[in-house]
Formats: sequence, structure tokens, C-alpha cells
Amino acid sequence: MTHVQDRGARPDFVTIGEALAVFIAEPPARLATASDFRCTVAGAECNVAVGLARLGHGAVFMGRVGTDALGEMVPRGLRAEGVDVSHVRRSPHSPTGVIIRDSAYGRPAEVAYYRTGSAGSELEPDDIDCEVLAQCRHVHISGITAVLSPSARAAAEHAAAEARTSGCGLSFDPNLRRRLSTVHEARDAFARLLSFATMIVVSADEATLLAETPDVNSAEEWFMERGASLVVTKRGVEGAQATDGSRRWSCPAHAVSVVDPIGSGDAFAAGFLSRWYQDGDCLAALRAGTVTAALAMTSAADIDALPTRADLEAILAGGIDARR
Ligand code: KDG
Repeated sequence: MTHVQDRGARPDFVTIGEALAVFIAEPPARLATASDFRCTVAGAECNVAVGLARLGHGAVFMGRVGTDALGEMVPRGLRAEGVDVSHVRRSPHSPTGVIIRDSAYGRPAEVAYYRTGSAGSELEPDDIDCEVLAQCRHVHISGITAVLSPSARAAAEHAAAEARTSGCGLSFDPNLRRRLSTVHEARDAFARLLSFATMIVVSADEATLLAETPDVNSAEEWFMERGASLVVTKRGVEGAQATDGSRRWSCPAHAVSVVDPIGSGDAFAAGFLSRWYQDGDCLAALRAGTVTAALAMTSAADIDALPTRADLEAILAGGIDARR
């Protein structure tokens, strides 16, 4: 087992999950007929780390990749974005996970995963550097890690427990992946993580599925009953809302010309967390999240159009119309 060498600033945020290489058909095409693909970095928690780094935060990503070429490309791509990858481990016997996908909007995007037995799914509790968690402000984990493998779930739970012991905030985005688990299996797999999370960042459809209610507000209560003190719900074209159990905030979506929505939920999390840690202004954080999510949708790759802090602030101040 080797480490990807890097030196990063003291982190504000740590994200933990599976880093993937993604091959995106460009121009958009059915995978069976596409001949041109662009190769870049993906993975929900990587996207959040890149989003936070673009916004000027110290962001550490923890996970595993292979010793194959993609296991070199992925950390290099993350490092180029300012993410600290010094805690990414490289497994010699397993490949880096891969996604091959279309970049469609307005029709279902075709997504093929090649992650069974991947290095990322071999993540285990020993891979988590607790000293780094103890120094950071906030840890972000998604439900993907909880259903990748038993050892990945154990690693996520270990990190969550350590984060809370150290007094860090912990956000959890369920990120249901129906090809990795049923909703029922996911609910079981998420139970401990939900009990550790201080903040839930969830899409409305996933919230209602997990809570088994058609009502988003009732679904938010379901999450709060499991321990979170803030539930943030992404509502797509309807914007986003949040509650701390006694107060409610909501904000509309930010209008853009959408190229590809994949990765926008992760972008939302980055924008929300960045603004939330400024002063705990939930409405301002929702606005930052919706704008960051909208901008991410203006390019095919998950991370390309994530805003810098200057971009985000200019748009929030009303200076730029991203539809032009
Ligand atoms: O949220 C975007 C992710 O879906 C994508 O980058 C890949 O992590 C991924 C997954 O498992 O789908």
C-alpha cells in the first residue's frame, strides 16, 4: 500500500468516499455509438472537495485508488484543483473505479459503472487518518460509501464517530444509488451515519423514499428524529429548503442553461457548506448552494464549471447572469 504524496494546507473540510475516473461521451451520444470520450475525475465526495477548494477552502479527500494509470490520473486531477490528496491510498491489486457516461440533458443519461471490486470499495477504517479529522472543521460523507462494501461502510462510520468525538460538523448526503443497493438496504446501511450526522443534505426524492412519506417536510422530520440538527433539502427546479426543527428557510433555483445535471447535488453541498461556515446564515447558504449547483450544470463534467469564490460572490451580488 502506498500513499499519494502531497502537502496541503490545514484543512477546513475532509470528504471521504470513492474517487472515480469518468469517461464522458462528447458530443453527447448513446454509449453504444459514441466514439469520443473525455476522461476526468468524478465521485460524489471528490466533487464536493473540488467545489470547496474552488471556493478557497482547504479540502482533504480520503479514499483509495488503484496503482493503475487511472489511479495516477485521478489524484493528479484532484491535486490540480487544490484538493489535498496526501491521504489517498493506492491499492496494488485492485483497479480504480470507472464510470462511462453520456452527457445528456432532457433525456435519461446512460451511465455505466465499472466499480465492482474497485480499490475505492476496499476502503477500510485504517485508511482514515483521525489526526486530520481532529484538526478539521467539518467532514462530508455520502451514502454511496455506506453501500460500496462492508469495509467502506465501516470506514465511513469510523470517520463519522471520530469526527463527532473531535467536535467536527458532519454532513451526510444519502446519494441513493439504486445499482448499489435497494432503498431498504440503503436505509439499514445509513442508520449509524444518520445518527452521527449534524447536517443532512438530501434531494427531495431521496428524502421521501428513505422516510417513506410523500411529504418533504415530514421526511425532514424523519431525518431530525435520527439526530441531525439541520436538514437541507435540494428541490431541483424548485430550489432548496432547510429546517433546524423550529425554523424554515427556502430559496428558488438559480436559472442557467443546463448542459448536464450530474454532479449538481455535490456542487450544492460545496456551496452550502462554504457559506454556512461563514456565519451560519442558512438562507445565504441555500442561495450559495443553489447558485453553485446551477453553475455546475453548465458543463458536461461534474467539476468543470464549479465556481471560484469571486464568481460565486459576483453572481450572489447580482452582477452576472449565468444564462448569457
Ligand atoms: O453525484 C455525481 C456522482 O454521481 C458521480 O460523480 C459518480 O459518485 C458517483 C456515483 O457513484 O454515481
